[in-house]
Amino acid sequence: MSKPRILVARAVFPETLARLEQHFEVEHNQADQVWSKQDLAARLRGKAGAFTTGTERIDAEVLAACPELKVCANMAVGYNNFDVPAMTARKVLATNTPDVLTETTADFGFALLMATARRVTESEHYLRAGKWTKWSYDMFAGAEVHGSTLGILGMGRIGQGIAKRGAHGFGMDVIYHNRSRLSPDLEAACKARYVSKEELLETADHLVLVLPYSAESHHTIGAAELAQMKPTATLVNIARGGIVDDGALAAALRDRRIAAAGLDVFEGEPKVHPDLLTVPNVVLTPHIASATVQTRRAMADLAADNLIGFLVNGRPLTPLNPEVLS
Ligand code: 8YV
Repeated sequence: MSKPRILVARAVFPETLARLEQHFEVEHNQADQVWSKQDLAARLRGKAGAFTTGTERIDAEVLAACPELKVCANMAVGYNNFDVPAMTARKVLATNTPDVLTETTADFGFALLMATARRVTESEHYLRAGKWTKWSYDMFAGAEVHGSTLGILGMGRIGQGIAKRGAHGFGMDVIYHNRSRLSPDLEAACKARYVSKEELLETADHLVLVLPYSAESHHTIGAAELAQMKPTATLVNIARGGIVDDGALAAALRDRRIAAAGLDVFEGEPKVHPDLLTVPNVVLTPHIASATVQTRRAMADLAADNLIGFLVNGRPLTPLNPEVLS
């Protein structure tokens, strides 16, 4: 019997590719070209499965061009690149990679918070530029992290990981806002208190965004919300570009309406709003929150397991639209 055909849309670990090749006839992209939507659709034609990352958009148009497609396995926990209702309508299974990146991403959220509040990259640039000629009492004085108030917007698994780090590791007072409130047990484990969005914005010394992107969460943080924050506050976005209005944020940073921001995700990335590149009080990283070797391997393994699980054994591990299985 011939093997099912799949497309691996971006470069992956050679071991992941070798594993997939045991089960599938694989078209790969180890050259890691970023294809246009038309190229992606053309390459998906005749394939039963796709191994995707957050950069491949699977929508009704792409699906209409690829009637043989049965499953798309995203190597990411976020899946705003998938039009899940359109996939479900065409009986295409969608899977993601939850859990395996939770702690690593929470670590990075904290790294970005620390770097932002304590002005790590700004001071490093100063030193590298040869500007450090003497110590002074207020040089790069930043915001206190321990004992301050940590606000978390979006209290899923990663949000809870950040809350635990803040509460247990840094003695922070943790407040959060989420579509639904956590159970009392989870709130106790995170030492986190549920507040309104307004109280969160007004009270947090450090506000970390960890909510999923959707049409509803577009520009959750814009000029009005930034104006509600403390002028001494820091903002950290490890969620998705588009949740923050990057232009409004750059203006708020320039005018010191908030103290600083740490951003791992951007509207229209890999492009970055030009004004963000010119303000000093922002730490910018290229969407690397889950980037440790172990975690990226675990994500690739889980995406591969989902393809093998579904196309070979009929049992995907982490389906997003399990209704297509019935
Ligand atoms: C990925 C992410 O690295 O999992 C997610 O949702 O944002 C990152 O961990 C990225 O999306 C690549 O697929």
